[in-house]
Amino acid sequence: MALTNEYLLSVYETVKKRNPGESEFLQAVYEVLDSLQPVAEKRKDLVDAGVFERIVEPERFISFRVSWVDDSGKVRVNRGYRVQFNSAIGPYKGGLRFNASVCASEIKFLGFEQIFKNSLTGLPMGGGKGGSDFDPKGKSDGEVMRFCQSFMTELAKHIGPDTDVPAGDKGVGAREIGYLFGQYKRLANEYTGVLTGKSLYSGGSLARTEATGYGLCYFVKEMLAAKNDSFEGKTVVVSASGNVAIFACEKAQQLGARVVAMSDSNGYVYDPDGIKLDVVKKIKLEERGRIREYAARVPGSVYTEGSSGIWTIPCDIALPCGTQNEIDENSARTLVANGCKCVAEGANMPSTLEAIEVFREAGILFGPAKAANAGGVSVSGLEMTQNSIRLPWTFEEVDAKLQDIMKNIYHNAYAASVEMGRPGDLVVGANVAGFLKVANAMLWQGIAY
Ligand code: NDP
Ligand code: 2IT
Repeated sequence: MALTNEYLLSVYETVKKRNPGESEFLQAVYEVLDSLQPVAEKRKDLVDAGVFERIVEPERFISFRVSWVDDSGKVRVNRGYRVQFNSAIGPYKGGLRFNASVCASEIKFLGFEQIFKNSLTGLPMGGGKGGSDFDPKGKSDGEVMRFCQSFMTELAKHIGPDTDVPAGDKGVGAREIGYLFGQYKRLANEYTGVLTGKSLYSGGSLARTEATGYGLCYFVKEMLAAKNDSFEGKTVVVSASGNVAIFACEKAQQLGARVVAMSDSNGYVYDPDGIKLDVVKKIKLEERGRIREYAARVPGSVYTEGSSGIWTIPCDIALPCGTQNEIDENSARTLVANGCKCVAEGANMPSTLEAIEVFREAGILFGPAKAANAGGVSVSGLEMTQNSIRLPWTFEEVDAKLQDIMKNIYHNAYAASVEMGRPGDLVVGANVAGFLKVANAMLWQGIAY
């Protein structure tokens, strides 16, 4: 597809001018505007109310200094961010990412995507995202704690349980959420559900840890079921070995698939007998180690340096769960040539625009991130509900609700793809279905900012 609608092209040109050089943000905006062309043609009311111009501009973008002291007594300075992108359908909601690559462009692309993803969940959550260029890798627990406390000292001014509710993302897991929560509680003198992904001791939800990876597989299950197919006996490649990847691997295995490879940002392991997930969990969750150690512990497995090589392994289903743009056009062509029939995105925007075009042309099943990885934020929404009613649900209750939500997302995205004249194109379907709910709310609320 290509963006040819003149009006939307002019919206895109303005975004380009306002956000020079922010390639990831521009990529995310291009993909959405491209999908929305049939909507812009049909919905003059949305054009007249400037909804398209408004939705691509964050309601608020906050950037702040985070200073902290490392273990040697040296003062360190990082930059913190929070983008409060859209609050038309609920309080801002979205994760925090701690990674050396974090910059305005990365936070804006993630916050923009979050608007549509959160809308697709059917829960009342607006779109937000935040983070810092601080990298917890190689830092002591004490350093991570001091950084988190300093970060929250500023962030606390901008968030609240009915205003903006952050959570984890890359580099932010249970440990970081704990330090952030402790500092917020001290500052606000309130015990509220201001963050999700909390520990079970402090108002967290069962199944939040598993939710993104499990939800991804529930989404794939729906995609396959529509073709009278299933995970049973399929060969699966899962990139990365973080929170999303580990629980995607676990659920794919439970549903009868053989996962043959996992990776981290340094390289990948191939285990033709099927990944032993207990070994991965020990290395990654307990020891905070590297995936290469898997090959030293599991006979018959092989480690190869370089993370993108994972896409050369033949598979039926590919689940990219690492980071943005990890599948480029070449990797996409290799996957298709090797017989891959389904790609579903656990990470945010892991396929480049060119890679998506390759999947479209090949006619394979493609589950875009906004829809396929929405399980994590969905259970975050359920955690907010449990905090509000002050009542925890069982694992089975939360998991059942997650399965329903992922099913609904698939069917709503599919229905929108049909309505837009592109049956089965879930990129168009997810973007349109996610957009319409937010756009109608913006229209109804009038133009204030
Ligand atoms: P984690 O920090 O738990 O794990 C990130 C993983 O990705 C690590 O294994 C990391 O390896 C790996 N990685 C980073 N870059 C690459 C690369 N180029 N190739 C292969 N692996 C790579 O983060 P999450 O699992 O939470 O997040 C992963 C992705 O999923 C992100 O895109 C995130 O935005 C998205 N996501 C997360 C959700 C959540 O609930 N946590 C919800 C929805 C989406 P290394 O250790 O070497 O850095
Ligand atoms: O990208 C995402 O959806 C997340 N990192 C989860 C956000 C959340 O608020 O749980």
